[in-house]
Amino acid sequence: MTKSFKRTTVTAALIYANGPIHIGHIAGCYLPADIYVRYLRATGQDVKFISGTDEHGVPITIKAKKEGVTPQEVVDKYYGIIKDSFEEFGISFDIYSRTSNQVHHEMSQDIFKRIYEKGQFSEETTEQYYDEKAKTFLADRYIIGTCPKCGNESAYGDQCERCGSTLSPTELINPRSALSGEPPIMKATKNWYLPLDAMQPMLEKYIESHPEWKPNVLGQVKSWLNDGLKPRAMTRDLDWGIKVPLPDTEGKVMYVWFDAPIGYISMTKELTDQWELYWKDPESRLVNFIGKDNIVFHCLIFPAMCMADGRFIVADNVPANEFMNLEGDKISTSRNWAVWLHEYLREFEGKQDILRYVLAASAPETKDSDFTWADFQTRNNSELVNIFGNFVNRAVVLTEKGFESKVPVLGALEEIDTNVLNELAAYPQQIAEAIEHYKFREALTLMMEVARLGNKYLAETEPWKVADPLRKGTILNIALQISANLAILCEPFMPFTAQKLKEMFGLSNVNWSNAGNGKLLAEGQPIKNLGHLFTQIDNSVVAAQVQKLEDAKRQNLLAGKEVTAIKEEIQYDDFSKMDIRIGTIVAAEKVAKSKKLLKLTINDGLKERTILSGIGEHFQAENIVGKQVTFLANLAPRPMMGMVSEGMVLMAEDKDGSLSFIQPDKQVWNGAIVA
Ligand code: B3M
Ligand code: ZN
Repeated sequence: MTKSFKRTTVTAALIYANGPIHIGHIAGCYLPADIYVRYLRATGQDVKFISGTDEHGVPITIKAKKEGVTPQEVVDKYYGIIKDSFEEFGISFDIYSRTSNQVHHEMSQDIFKRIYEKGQFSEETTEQYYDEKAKTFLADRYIIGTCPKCGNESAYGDQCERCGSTLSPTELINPRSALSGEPPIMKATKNWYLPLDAMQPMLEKYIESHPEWKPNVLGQVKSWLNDGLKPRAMTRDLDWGIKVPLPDTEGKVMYVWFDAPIGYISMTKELTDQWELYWKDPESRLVNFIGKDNIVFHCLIFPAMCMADGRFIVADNVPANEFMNLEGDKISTSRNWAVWLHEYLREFEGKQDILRYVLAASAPETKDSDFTWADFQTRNNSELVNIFGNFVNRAVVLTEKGFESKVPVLGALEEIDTNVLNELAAYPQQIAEAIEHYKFREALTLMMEVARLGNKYLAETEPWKVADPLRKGTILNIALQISANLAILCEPFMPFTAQKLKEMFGLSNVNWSNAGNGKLLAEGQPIKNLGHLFTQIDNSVVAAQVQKLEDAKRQNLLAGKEVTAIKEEIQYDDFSKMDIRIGTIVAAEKVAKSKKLLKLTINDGLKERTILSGIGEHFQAENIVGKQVTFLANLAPRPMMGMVSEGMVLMAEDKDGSLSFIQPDKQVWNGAIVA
């Protein structure tokens, strides 16, 4: 980190208040930001951590329409849910506000007006998509069509969520209204544009001055610059948003991506009278944590706005993450394929740090990553419980047993002791460097190495076997010192555990500068055993979570299916040709080398016949013997897998693809005719 900065503003994306938070949001943006901020605070730096909800834009009005409530009701509901779950999860914002606040409206209008008065907007009347049925212009997500870049058929007018391209409505192929589903017409309207094309050289210079940015971020930005920037409208014909502060602009509001990033500034103003220092002093530093879908807005458009306004600093870094998938599939709100934070907090009470640990360990820092419940369990059981928790617990329990829970006297040091203390001393700097370079996974691994170091030390010195109390005490003193160091070093990642450790070791006024110190705890100082830091997670707990996801998948399948149209008309004669009968399955077995086929022996009243049925993935052979079934008796015999199938068993397929037999509603004689 360049040391010449006096203070840092860290922001985390202002998420749309149109739904709750899921693990993808946390791993992508909020957790890395929180780790970074907690570290900066621990090193005594002046930092403000700013975030809140984005309450404007089409995502909000679309949600309101879907839920049959007003946009205001939508944002009020989700602001509360989001804020509470962040708080409970230990994301340590200095302020978590909302863009519907008065301060924000005023500041957005002030900035808009200033850019306008400086003549920095271009004013253009253009033909925009208009829905004649809904009598409204179709901005951003109100227009859907095929992405010209990747062919995704449900790309939005402002962005394709599949390939991440930022789009303009007119770029969509086969556009249709999200409101009526109809193809739109073109209608003239006036809007104010930020001339990004003219600003490109300035923006290029800015980006070139930051070769240290993450490759995934620079990659996206450079591809934008290579394509050549185009003017982008900063106003919209909508009724939900911040009013455009110019005369004769009834029915126009600011583009949500104009006002949203200004939220970082307005929320800082809400937080402190000193806000101008954080935003105007060149010795202040701005770091924007976001997910990859917001890169262009933070790396080009917001800086362009700040440059056009001329009063504010621009980001020193935008450490965007890629996406986190869930069990191999893209996280999706609409498909309910997500682990929701508020649900996790309810179902895993007091276990925030497990999720923080797992998400930090598998965060999509350089490429997309995957969250699985199996990994969650393994990381908890074999890392947090077996390594971290177990080490601290052994040190504490042995001290309790042998030394009345007081830090034992440190005797003469052996080579193994000096070595471990030297290794310990080197870690804080390494962890700090990783964090300062936004390499949080690496930092977390290093922190865990400290616990591993402690474990190894105990395994090698075996204090439980040492008879000499001075030697035994020396070993435990060192083990306790390492544990106490973990309280400092794990705090950015696992603040709840850090708090518990501090209580156990009576540490109150420690910070990062104390880390690495082998004499954090004084001899004779009492320690408290507060029990295990982590406990095993059983298979059943994980299975229940996987089941929940399976249920969501099933629900989706059901929701997506429709009853197919009836086939073309036939005559009675066509039907009467079919000899449909009831019989009983008297034997069933799997057909070797086939997953799908079962060989059924059916008593049809006259004889036993063989029918090969493709139901092997739905039924166990032994479970269906004795069932009466309906079958087509006069279907021409068909050779299959070296056998001959004489007829066809009739099945009904449910919406989710499961099959059931067609049975008479009371037992009937075998051979009964269905007609
Ligand atoms: N609301 C997009 C999102 O929620 C947008 C971020 C704004 S950050 C200033 O992902
Ligand atoms: Zn696309």
